[in-house]
Amino acid sequence: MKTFVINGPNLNLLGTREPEIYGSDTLEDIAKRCQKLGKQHGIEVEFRQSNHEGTIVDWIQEAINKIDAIILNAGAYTHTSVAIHDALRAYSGYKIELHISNPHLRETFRHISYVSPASDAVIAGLGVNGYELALDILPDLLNPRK
Ligand code: CA2
Repeated sequence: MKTFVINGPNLNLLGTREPEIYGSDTLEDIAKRCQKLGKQHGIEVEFRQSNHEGTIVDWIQEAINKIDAIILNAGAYTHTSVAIHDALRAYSGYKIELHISNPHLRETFRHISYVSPASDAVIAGLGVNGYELALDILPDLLNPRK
């Protein structure tokens, strides 16, 4: 089982600013914990970040017919990107939209998501724990117990 964990714009700044919203872990801290947890669950985790919309579209396309699941924190592109929405629609593996904060408790421009209608599930508002929670649930989602 293999999953992409894709992170969008400015998430490379985690741990440097706005700790009251995003916590104090860096993206590298989160990536390390995800790799460790992935090994425990038998999931190969490919953890990536880009500030570029087209790169994120390319990575979603790369996952088609190759990767079992995508965990996607599209950052601000969540609220703007039809291109990411379309790429997600073309990918038939399991898709989890992830946010560290709960965008619905924030500015109204964050209340719209172009990612949600193209995703199987949404995790939001649980802090950086959301990444590990997504990996914890993935084996069950991909191989449901009878
Ligand atoms: O809560 C989330 O995970 C978000 O996807 C984070 C995005 C935001 O635009 C979404 O509405 C919700 C922003 C990520 C920016 O991360 C920073 C971290 C530290 C310092 C500055 C930005």
